[in-house]
Amino acid sequence: MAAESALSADAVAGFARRLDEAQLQAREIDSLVQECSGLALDDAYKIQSALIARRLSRGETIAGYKMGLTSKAKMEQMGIRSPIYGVLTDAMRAAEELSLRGKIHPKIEPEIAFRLGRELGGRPSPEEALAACSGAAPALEILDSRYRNFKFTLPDVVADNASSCAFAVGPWRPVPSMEKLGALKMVLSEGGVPAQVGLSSAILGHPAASLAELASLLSSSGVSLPAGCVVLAGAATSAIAVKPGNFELRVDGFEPLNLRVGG
Ligand code: 0L1
Ligand code: MG
Repeated sequence: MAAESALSADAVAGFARRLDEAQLQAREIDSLVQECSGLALDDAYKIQSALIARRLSRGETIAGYKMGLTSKAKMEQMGIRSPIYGVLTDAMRAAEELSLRGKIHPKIEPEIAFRLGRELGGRPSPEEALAACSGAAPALEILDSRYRNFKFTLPDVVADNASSCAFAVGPWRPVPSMEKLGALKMVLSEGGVPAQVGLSSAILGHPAASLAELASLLSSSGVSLPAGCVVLAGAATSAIAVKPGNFELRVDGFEPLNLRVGG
């Protein structure tokens, strides 16, 4: 299949069904690109939308968005200049406890979340994006690729809703200044022992830059971020495998976020 050729609506729906069923049955599948070598990014986002539409038809609602591949290392590894995004639904939100039942090969990573106080559209600067927020919080994202051995190409991972699986958000606080938000130490501990230590600047240079980039990416499709939506800006460190136990994320100036993971 040529890279420029658009997928038929049937093919989009078929790939979305395959990814959806893989998640529902906690089953790994082959890369879509293996079957459709020219899968274009636009078509991958169409598959992602069709996948989300299936979840919404089962009663889930959109809670927000996640930015993915926001670190320099991941962007170089995937050969991209701009990150990718996925959609968060209410069913993906974990409160204090998360069960690993139904997950394939989950990983966890430390992030910063924003809550929009008003609609954000167009192509804002990081400062303008931050000004639209009513809160910021530490967040944990649980990734779970539906692809065999967590191996995928860029269009694959976009179609798979950017490997999203679940998320937990810690206590909200007023948004720190641009300066403070860009240099926060973030420590993810497992069982009380630090497992990953990073800086908020690893999130696309600055978490607010990631939020602004999301608004720009969505505006290309005529979508804006609604008031109240939650945005996971991206990871400050690489992800680690999740096993049952207690995870804690400490971010300078924020109350800690605790998540108990059960088998
Ligand atoms: O949230 C992320 O940065 C991950 C995006 C997808 C790539 C992966 O699963 O590692
Ligand atoms: Mg992430």
